[in-house]
Amino acid sequence: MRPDELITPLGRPRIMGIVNVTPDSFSDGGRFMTSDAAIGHGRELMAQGADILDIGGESTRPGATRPLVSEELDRVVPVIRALSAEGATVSVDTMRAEVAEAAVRAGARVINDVSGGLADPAILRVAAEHDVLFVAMHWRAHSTEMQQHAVYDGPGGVVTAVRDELSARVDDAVAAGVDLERIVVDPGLGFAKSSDHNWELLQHLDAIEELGRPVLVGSSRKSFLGTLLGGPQGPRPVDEREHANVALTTIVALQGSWCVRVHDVRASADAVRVVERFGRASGERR
Ligand code: PMM
Repeated sequence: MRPDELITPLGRPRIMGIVNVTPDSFSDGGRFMTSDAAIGHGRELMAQGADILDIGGESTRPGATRPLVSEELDRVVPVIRALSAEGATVSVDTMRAEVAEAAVRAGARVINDVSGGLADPAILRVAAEHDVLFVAMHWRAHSTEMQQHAVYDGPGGVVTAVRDELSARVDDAVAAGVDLERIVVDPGLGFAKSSDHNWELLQHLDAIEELGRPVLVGSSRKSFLGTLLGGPQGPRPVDEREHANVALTTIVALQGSWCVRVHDVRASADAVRVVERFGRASGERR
């Protein structure tokens, strides 16, 4: 699917299904480590209604150490090649230009860079040279140190800071030659953010929409949901946060975001169908 088709309004958010080919992601690390397991999982997510599959070979959980470039390539390229060949719309979740380039050559139509081009600015040139979408997420530092950067004490707090920093990422991408019409923005829940910061951003997605670009939101299984649902024994375990995430998918869908990035595709796909039907019933169009 061409990038412009990928962002035409559908009346509901797209569902981006997560395929982490990593030993250490916080929720599914190690489950889909072999190419075959990851490809099988991708097929399953497509069957459940994923519009896009996001294939990642680097865990970004707080404190994670980075894989070698060669390891990241070995993890993602065969999976992207196989799933693209089967007709899936594939996104590569990477901060590295070299990985993005190989992924696009293997069939990826979306470059999802959680650093928005900050970690390896050469990735912007890769995005400019190919007919792909570029997802610029709000990010301040690599996982080992990102929580030290969760400080937003300027006027307007976290919402204004995230909007302005994302706007700078969009400007950098455009300056590097990326067509503005191919850029998507993402507030980056959990990346250099406290739980309160995440909730504030979710309450003010309209401020992110002000950037005039499609908005992607990734809340699935993140620790702020574990904190919300937890009790005296600690946060709710990762695999017991899904119902809360479906509630968030519903909220995000009602606000008109472009895409939600989720682990459990079926649950969020059902939620967006409800919102889509509800929107039609009330005569709204997005
Ligand atoms: N979150 C994670 C990884 N990649 N990409 C985007 N665009 N937005 C996100 O919120 C995001 C991301 C971390 O979650 P995971 O380890 O479950 O993939």
